[in-house]
Amino acid sequence: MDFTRSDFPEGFQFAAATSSYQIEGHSFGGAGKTHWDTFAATPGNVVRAEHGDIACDHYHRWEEDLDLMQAMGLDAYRFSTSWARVLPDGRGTPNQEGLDFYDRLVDGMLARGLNPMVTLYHWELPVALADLGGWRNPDISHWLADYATVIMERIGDRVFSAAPINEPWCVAWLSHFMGHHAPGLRDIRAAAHAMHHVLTGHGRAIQAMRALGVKNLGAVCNFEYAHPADDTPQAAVAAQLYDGHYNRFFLGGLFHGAYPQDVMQGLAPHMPKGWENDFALIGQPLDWCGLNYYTCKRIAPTDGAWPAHTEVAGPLPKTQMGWEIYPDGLHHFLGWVHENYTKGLPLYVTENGMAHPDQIGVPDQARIDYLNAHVGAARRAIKDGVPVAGYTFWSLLDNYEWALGYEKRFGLIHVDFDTLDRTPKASYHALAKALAR
Ligand code: IFM
Repeated sequence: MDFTRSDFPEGFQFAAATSSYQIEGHSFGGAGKTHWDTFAATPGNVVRAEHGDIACDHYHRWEEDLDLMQAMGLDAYRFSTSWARVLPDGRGTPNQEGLDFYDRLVDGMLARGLNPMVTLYHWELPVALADLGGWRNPDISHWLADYATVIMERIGDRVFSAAPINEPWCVAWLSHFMGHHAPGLRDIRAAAHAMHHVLTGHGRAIQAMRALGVKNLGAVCNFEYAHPADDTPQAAVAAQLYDGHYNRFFLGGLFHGAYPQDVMQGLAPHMPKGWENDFALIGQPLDWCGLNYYTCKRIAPTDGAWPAHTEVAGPLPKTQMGWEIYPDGLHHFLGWVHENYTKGLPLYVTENGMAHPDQIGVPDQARIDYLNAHVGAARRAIKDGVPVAGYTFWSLLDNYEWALGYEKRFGLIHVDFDTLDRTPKASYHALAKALAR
């Protein structure tokens, strides 16, 4: 690696991230069914109809996984708790086995010197709540807050940080407007409702955790740099609107008490009743903000209905996902979020990494290069005065990449999905060397 720990401020947190449905194995330990189970069971939604029943079997192999993080020299582990494991019906009676699992996991992290960074919702909505409309139903903010209370009463005294929801854009837009993720809707009214309810849910969950005395609460959003596909004014407008619904909408709600006007031109007629009155709830004071960053997009105008834009291929080298490698975007967003929204709050890179068709015994030099370039972008932001407080690699393990199944390998550790054997990759060893004290 081009960096070592000593290039970063004292207390800087290097972490690896995963999420519950992507690694745990949801057929174990009394977890309820999630909308990803039914989405994956519907033909055409997920490559080879793959699902999270076993995933990386982290539910049984968590000690080995924590040992690997400790051996790598990480400071923290960003993980998520599964709503459906804690509350199999989404509400009501908790699954004690599930609570015990997260209790053991948090104690296991602390015993190994890893700070637990928890996310409450990384997309595994219990089917009972999906049946009630899921993120389209305004009551979801109360359901999420109740779930936050149940899980945090158990582990909230020992976590380093907590965020309610991972990547609101994916929960709302990707899943309710583009239909790529569960519940697979392509409907502007559903999307507008979900866009707003992820934020009311965030606000109420923050309130619930504050009421319990949980410390260090934040929000995690994802960002993509939107380049106009060409030099025309139409492409500039298209890219600006993409930037609006992807990058500015959620931060606007969280930090400005308003949604961007360009996005509301399309969404306003479809918003839930009374949405204008929810900004005090949404804008709960936060202690930090997390940025997930992977790539940029080239946006071109179309003749279709609002938002009348589409993605086109760009010229830069790409990852296994087909995503262009553009570290300058991370540097841009760290400075831009700090200057325009968070104004001094600690910022964490809560996800960054690349998918690569890794094979055991073949060094993943491409991932080492990718991480060097992106960590370098964060270092530049720190030099500019941006208060970046941590960097999280996605992902600890190769895992279930949602609609793309198991073939997109994001891990620092290779997982053989037949034997479930873990094998650290060259990038893991390079990071271990860089992070050694
Ligand atoms: O695997 C996902 C993760 O669940 C959320 N952020 C992006 C990752 C890579 O696509």
